[in-house]
Amino acid sequence: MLQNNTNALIIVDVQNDFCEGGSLEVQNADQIVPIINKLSPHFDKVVATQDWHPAEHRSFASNHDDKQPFDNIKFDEQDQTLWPDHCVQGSEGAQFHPDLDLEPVNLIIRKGTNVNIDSYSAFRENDRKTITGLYGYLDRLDVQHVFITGLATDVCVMFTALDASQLGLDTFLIEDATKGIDQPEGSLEKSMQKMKENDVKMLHSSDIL
Ligand code: VGL
Ligand code: ZN
Repeated sequence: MLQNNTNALIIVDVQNDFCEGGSLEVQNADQIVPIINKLSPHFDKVVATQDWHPAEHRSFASNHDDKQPFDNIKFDEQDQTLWPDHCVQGSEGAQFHPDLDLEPVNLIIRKGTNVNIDSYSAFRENDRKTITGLYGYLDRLDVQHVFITGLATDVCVMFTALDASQLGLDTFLIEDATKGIDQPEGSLEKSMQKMKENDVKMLHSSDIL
């Protein structure tokens, strides 16, 4: 039975703050929700991630003196973009988009909960050491193919796809089920390039539906 459970859909951060009217709105984000809802029933396992920050999170520009959202600073020698406050634990902005169908979701991974570490990938925090446990879950279930959707293409989706590929999972990005921030301009294109260079295969939802 387990051998057949080889496909997983990963839905990255489809939360109010990244959707229309949210504090870190991704353009046209709402368009991906009905596509993801159609895709979910086709997978053996469905995993959703939820960005889930304490209000004092170090990635928020508001928690630094004289910094603006989208400024770049160093955290422990690593580049860090500062963001508007978003996905604060328990807030409306942290909830999943109201139209996202959660019924087929088997596992929800919350990330970014450590006040000092940002966490883009669904697999590992940005210190690149602290794991979320997602790989253990997928590996134990014999999942070999992961299909990635959600927000934002050039941030959390890209880091999730790169880690999945590096972990040896056969990794696909469902292009019309993801949208990017593209700030600075060009980062969306660069992220697509980087994923392709790292063996992430590009698909359209119509290839599955
Ligand atoms: C994200 C910026 C900050 C994302 C999360 O989900 O892509 N982007 N936190
Ligand atoms: Zn975040």
